[in-house]
Amino acid sequence: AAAQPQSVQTRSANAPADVVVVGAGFSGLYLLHKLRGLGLSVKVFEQGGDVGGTWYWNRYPGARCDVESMQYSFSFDEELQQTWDWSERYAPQPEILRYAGHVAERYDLRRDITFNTRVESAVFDERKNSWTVTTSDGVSTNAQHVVLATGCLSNARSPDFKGLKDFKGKVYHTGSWPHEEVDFTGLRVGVIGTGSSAIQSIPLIADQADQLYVFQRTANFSVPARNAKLTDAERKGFRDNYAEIRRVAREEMKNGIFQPVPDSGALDDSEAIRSEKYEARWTSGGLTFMGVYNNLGLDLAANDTAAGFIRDKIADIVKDPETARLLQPNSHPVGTKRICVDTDYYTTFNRPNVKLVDIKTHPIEEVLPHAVRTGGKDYEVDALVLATGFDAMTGSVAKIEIRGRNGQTLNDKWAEGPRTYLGLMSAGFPNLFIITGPGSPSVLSNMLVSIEQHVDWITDCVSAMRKRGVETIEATRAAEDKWVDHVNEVAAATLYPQANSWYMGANIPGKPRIFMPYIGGVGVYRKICDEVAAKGYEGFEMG
Ligand code: FAD
Ligand code: N01
Repeated sequence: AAAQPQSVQTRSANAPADVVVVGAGFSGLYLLHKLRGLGLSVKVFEQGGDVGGTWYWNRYPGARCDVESMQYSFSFDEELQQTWDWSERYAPQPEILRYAGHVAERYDLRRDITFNTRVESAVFDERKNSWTVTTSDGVSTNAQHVVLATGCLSNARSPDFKGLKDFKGKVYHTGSWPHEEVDFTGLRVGVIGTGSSAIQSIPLIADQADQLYVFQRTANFSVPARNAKLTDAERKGFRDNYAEIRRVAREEMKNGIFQPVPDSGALDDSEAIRSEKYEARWTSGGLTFMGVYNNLGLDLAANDTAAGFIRDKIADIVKDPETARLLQPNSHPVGTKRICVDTDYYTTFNRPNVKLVDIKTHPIEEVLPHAVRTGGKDYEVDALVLATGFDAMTGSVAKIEIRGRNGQTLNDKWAEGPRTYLGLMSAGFPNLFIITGPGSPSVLSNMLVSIEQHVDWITDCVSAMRKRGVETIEATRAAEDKWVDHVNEVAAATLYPQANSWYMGANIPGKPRIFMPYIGGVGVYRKICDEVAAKGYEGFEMG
């Protein structure tokens, strides 16, 4: 039998499964549905109490998607996409969670999902060509394949601020928000962080709290969402053209979002035309702001025209000049950290009960029982909101003890940064797949597009293995090395590595600095994956 890691005590065993899936977010749900379609036995483990992943955990005020709901949704079932009614341009978290529940019910998925159960370890037995997966309840399950559908932004991270554990008020993390309503009425609240989660929640917390302190280390670029109720005509516009919209998003777009494709660079236009174009996108709102020109991610001078436009907007909106200056990002090109999409973020700083505190110049020294100390000053607070993000892309994988060939752990192999072939597999770990793993477009894209593509590819691969009568598939070292070089090369040609972003692992002290996602675009990437499969799974060994 496979060697058991010492940390996990196995008490009993489940019946073996063909596939164990870790995680029941959108990835795990679609995977279960597709694998069942092959007639396989599948067991899904989810540490949360229900399906939904991201949308189960991130219940903070204002949480919603920033890819429009008509596109941030499954496309694999025509009836599903024709019948689900999204209420708003960007659906709020409770609605997206309801959608995940609806998907689970529609395909009767919950009966194969074990909730409130963490996968602690997965150990490959080279003699039997099978994995032994051990869960937090001490039960083990043998399976031919394991798929990590563990999520890229699923490992909420709380910095180790001195004194935090002795803080007397409530401490919340946006990525692990309570299920019951949190009411900040009458309270002094501190929000630490100014990423997307903070930027969505701050205006709503400011509405409730007596006093809000926003502790900002790095100012972020944010564009207005212009969220609104969807009209029947808008929904119909999508539904009547879904086949083409989805095809273009999948095949022709870099980020998997159907939108107008820019055919010129920012410096090709006069300043007046440029401003007009930026103004038009600012007015229509949303992530497509970065799609005005085709070189904003490549050329610093071009990028600076867009960055300058947003900095000017901040100066126009925010009345106090010192606060406006602090809110203007100057440390990274726009878009190289994920651009934020907000509703009333900058205007919130005009409220008398909101104060921006600069923790770049004066980092947080310590958290006292009733205050946050920075710059020699104590900011008295009754509650703290950590909007401090995630150990992204690798964090949830790293928390599982994964042992492949020769007992090597994935954490040892990835000590200098993640290494995969196509983001799908890592050499030395046969039959272990990753959904939206490092080395795939993943977090740079509309994730539903990337999730569907990975699930379809993996399902086809498992099906091909069955037809060939082989037991294992494994990435070769040579193919992996070549892919890692390619991922790095493509990233190096862009401005992205210039930012201290979570894409680079820069938000986690000690994490290797590597640009983790593949920036070649979902269309290009899909072609590569399809070609690999068409050539008999080139770069993989089957046995
Ligand atoms: P997740 O939804 O993260 O699900 C993974 C699941 O695996 C989790 O439920 C977790 O509990 C479980 N898990 C992890 N480890 C274990 C373990 N060891 N044992 C058992 N269970 C485990 N993307 C977009 O494209 N557009 C958006 O607008 C967008 N908005 C976002 C908003 C927020 C607030 C956040 C945090 C992310 C957003 N994302 C967005 C990214 C989002 O994560 C993906 O779109 C998508 O929901 C990921 O689905 P998933 O199933 O791959 O992962
Ligand atoms: O996390 P983040 P997030 N001391 O890492 C600060 C998706 N998402 O949860 O930038 C002081 O972006 C940190 O400062 P700095 C989306 O992909 C989407 O907001 O490291 N500050 C930063 O300001 C997004 O990108 C939506 O200097 C510290 C903040 O905390 C991803 O999830 C909504 C600190 C963390 O920002 C993560 O977003 C929400 C410390 N020690 C999330 N450590 C949509 O809109 C961290 N910070 C759809």
